[in-house]
Amino acid sequence: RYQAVIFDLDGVLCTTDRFHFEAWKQTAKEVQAPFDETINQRLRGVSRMESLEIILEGSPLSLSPDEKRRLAEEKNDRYRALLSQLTPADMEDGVRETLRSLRIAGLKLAVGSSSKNAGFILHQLQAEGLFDAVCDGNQITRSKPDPEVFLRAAELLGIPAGLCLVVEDAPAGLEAAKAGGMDCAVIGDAALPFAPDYHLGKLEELPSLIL
Ligand code: B16
Ligand code: MG
Repeated sequence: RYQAVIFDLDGVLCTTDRFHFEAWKQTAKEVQAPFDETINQRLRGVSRMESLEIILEGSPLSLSPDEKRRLAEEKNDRYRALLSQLTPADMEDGVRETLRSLRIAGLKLAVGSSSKNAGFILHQLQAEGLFDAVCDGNQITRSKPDPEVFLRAAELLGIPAGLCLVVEDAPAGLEAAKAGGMDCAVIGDAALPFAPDYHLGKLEELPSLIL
């Protein structure tokens, strides 16, 4: 019944979330703020500057806008250095298989990511050709939980929002999908604000649920 599937990137198509974690860990140390998996969970899907603000909630320091920009840039430099190690092998065969079977079934596929590095990541994975459209952090003004990135992706595909399924790993992404009037499948075990339409252990489970 769906005509398109819109995939989150970090944490769904590849595990770049571990690189975000590593890169932010250093920032948290610099601003004397705690950082663990629970805090990291809140950063999933939200923009770089909003992520920094979440980390700064635990910091005793009060920073100027310039200092915040510098911290965000340094984090991004560390993150991109880690990303440059990515190869096509970092996109699991099961993920490529799943995309292929959905496409063969006639569904349009898009990426809907808050990341400004999405193009670089897809390039490193040699995965650009697997999608009909890519909407990322460079094309939006409000990041998840705002639905903008998913609505824009649906528009690029030319498919009404109500006929799109979003696949996410993050609470902010689930909220964004539902705010956009889309069904949502969530992968993994993040604590969610409400139940998604589908809950998956792995992406490979998706075709049998929706085809
Ligand atoms: P960047 P997604 C999101 O990507 C990440 O989950 C989130 O942790 C990150 O802060 C955000 O992209 C911005 O990333 O700093 O690369 O622009 O999950 O929406 O694909
Ligand atoms: Mg994600």
